Amino acid sequence: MLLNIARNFSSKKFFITGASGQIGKKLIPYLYERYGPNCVVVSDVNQTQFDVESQPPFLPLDVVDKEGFAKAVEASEATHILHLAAYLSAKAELQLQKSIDVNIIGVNNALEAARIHNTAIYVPSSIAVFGPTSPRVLTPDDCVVQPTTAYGISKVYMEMMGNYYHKKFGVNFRSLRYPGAVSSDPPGGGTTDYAVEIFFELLKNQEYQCFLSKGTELPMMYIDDLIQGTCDLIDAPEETLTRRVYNLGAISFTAEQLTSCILKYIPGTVTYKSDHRQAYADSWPMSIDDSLARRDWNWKHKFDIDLMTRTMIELISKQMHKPNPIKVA
Ligand code: AKB
Repeated sequence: MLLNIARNFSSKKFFITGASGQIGKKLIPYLYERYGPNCVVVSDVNQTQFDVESQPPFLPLDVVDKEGFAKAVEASEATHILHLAAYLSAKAELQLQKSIDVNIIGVNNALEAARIHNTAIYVPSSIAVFGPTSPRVLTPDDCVVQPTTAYGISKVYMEMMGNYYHKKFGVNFRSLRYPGAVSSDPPGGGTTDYAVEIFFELLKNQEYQCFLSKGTELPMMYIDDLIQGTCDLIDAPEETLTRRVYNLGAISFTAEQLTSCILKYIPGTVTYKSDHRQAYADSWPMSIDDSLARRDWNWKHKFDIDLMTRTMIELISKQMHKPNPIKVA
């Protein structure tokens, strides 16, 4: 087996696809903080402005372009590919063929680029790999995975191909199954997006109609925890890992529990009217067993539902040029 030796800490350089998405927006400034200047080259299908002090170099890339992908990775001189480009669950169902291109062909191209240019590769996975035949409470890393969404199927494919490239070619592939990400940047077409929209709508209009039923419970995570967990896995010494793909957990709550927590701090009304996304949520876990990540590379989350709520209200109020409605003692 060829071994793709990880470079030392200070010499990491990241080539990021889908960099203008919900994760990329928060990840990029964090990478600068953690790994120093010149550590990032970003790409996206459209050039976008990145709201960070040092504007990262940008390479335009449609991830379905195999040759373009490999050339961009070479030009970036990256040690690590962070392949974030993906169509999330709800958007993938609406644009099926495009999502197959991006979520499946894009992953093939990313893994090939990593193999050819001898880089490490990190690709997010998701709780959407699980389906109605998986245990729904404290879902373990290894169990039946028979997802019913196109997005979930593409993430199972990605995990299996990543494992295959690791075993067959020694590619340093790593992945985390993210729960719903809660952040003050708008998400892009997922089922867990309600947990972000609710803050924006309540702060703007004092009302929100949730597209999931009030009892829908899902695993969730505040973005700072998710970003830190991602980099902790990327930096984890090879010998501490017992697998390439880990469950990542933090908190779980129902839509109603989130509403109650928010309404402690700001006024408003929330109603519930399920749409097509309810079925996706109902097929996913309610909570995740992430004990292997905690054991192998010391994963810990910091944000509980209350700290997450207060932080979201503070950040979104600031974005809206409004005073923080939460009085700091
Ligand atoms: C989605 O809702 O599609 C994503 C996910 C759970 O991966 N946030």
